[in-house]
Amino acid sequence: MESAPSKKKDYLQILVIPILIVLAVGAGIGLAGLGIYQVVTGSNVFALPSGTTSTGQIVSVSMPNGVGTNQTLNFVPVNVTLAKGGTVKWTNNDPTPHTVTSTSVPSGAQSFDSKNMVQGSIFTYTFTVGGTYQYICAYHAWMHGAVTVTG
Ligand SMILES: [Cu+2]
Repeated sequence: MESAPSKKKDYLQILVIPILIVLAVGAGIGLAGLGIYQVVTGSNVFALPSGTTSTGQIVSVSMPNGVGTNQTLNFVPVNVTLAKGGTVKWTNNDPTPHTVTSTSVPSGAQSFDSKNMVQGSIFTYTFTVGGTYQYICAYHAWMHGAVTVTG
């Protein structure tokens, strides 16, 4: 009679503990199969698939230092091509104020005008209609550029 509890304990150790080990190993393999192992290996589980972009293209155009007095200077680059949905970002890097003022836009597109831009000012415009846009600086006749929107 005294040995009955002891035999029950042996039964638990021999059968139940291996079952728990099998369950733990199985859970580990299952998580690895779901990609959790990437946390251990350092790979970024949350990276966007290649080719996915969250914003449109941004192209920078400068009004370079001296363009307000030197008539051989102009917007840089003077001609820009970008895909529909892209944005051009103009920055005045010249002590003289300038503008970015459209003179010709494609049918259905909005004209744009930065108004007065002092040194350090930034003007952005997002192009949603394809075609060619011409623009000038309203203050300096030699300053003119173009944006071509594709797609
Ligand atoms: Cu100007």
